[in-house]
Amino acid sequence: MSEGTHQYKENQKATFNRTEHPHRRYNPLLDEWVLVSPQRAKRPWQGQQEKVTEEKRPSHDASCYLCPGNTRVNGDVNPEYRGAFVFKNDFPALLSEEVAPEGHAQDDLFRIQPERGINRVICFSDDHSLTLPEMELEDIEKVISVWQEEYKALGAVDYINHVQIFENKGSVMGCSNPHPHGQIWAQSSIPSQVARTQQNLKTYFDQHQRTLLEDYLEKEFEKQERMVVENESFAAVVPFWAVWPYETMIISKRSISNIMEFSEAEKKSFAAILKDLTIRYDNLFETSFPYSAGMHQAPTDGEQHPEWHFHMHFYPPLLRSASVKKFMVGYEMLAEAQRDITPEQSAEILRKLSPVHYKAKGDRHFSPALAEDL
Ligand code: H2U
Repeated sequence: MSEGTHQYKENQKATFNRTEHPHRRYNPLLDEWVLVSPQRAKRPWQGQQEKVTEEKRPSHDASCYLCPGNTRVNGDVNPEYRGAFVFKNDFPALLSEEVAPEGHAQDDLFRIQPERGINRVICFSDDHSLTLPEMELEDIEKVISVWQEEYKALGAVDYINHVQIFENKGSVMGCSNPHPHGQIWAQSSIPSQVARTQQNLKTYFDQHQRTLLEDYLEKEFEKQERMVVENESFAAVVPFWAVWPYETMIISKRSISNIMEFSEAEKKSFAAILKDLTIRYDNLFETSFPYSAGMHQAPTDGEQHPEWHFHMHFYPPLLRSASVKKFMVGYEMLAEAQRDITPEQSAEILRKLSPVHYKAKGDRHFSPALAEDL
């Protein structure tokens, strides 16, 4: 008998405990499963460590393509903007002209379809040294106003059916420039992940006449196991089915299908929870915490979408310190997503962190070392 088989028999006798035993959790948004292996959370790490560069950045960097007054790669000069500033991406992934591919459309095994779109870049601030958690609430509100304007304007373009608003933060997430900025990709198709989410939201709404996330949030409030922070209009939770170690979702308390439906109070609440959550992230390892984050909301296809419920995903790659990143490789690439630390443990860690940024003097906050004890 091999060592592995023996261990399997031992495990059979145990009573299931989700902080000790491997199990799978279902993601109802994407209709897929994630493998949770909490027993593995303390495995030693001798692999790659990311470089942590925490140099203080100037408020204006003459070599930055995104700072006010500077020249971009294509020769355009940014205006002397204050606050948020949007421009058309000089290296767009999508083009507005449609050029139809010929001869492939009918072959099931070689399907191809034309795609049109508009890519824009949004600078969150004129101040090169800032990131969202360090910005003033009023300035974050201005960013939200620009997101609203862009969603509305791009969504109104006749061939645009979906507007994806997102931010890549940190070089580890492929962000090319530390100047605070995000991107907007608007396109004619509804992209695959959003289409899958929409299908699942719609099935749920048709059965229950309530949005899936309305019911999910209600249950998260009852359980109080994965809640990180809430305010008047939004809650941030580590989803039951989270894949990334410190993945979170900001969900609106009201069933709002898109960012245009925010009331003034909701806009303020959204700014506040964005700041609070990203401060906690920075405090976790006392670093400018990298992530990819983005909103999921109703497509702009001219249809009614009562099934949609506004939410924003945060997918941070860091695992146990500022320098150890989770890799989605091997089993994850070939079989399904897998995590070690449980979503409940991650939520507890994030919940206990201070909502005051670690760079703010005199703050005593939850020690990042606790992350290693759990
Ligand atoms: P990322 O750092 O997330 O890659 O975003 C920066 C975007 O800014 C990127 O898509 C664009 C890049 O194409 N960009 C310009 O449009 N003009 C420039 O001069 C520099 C970068």
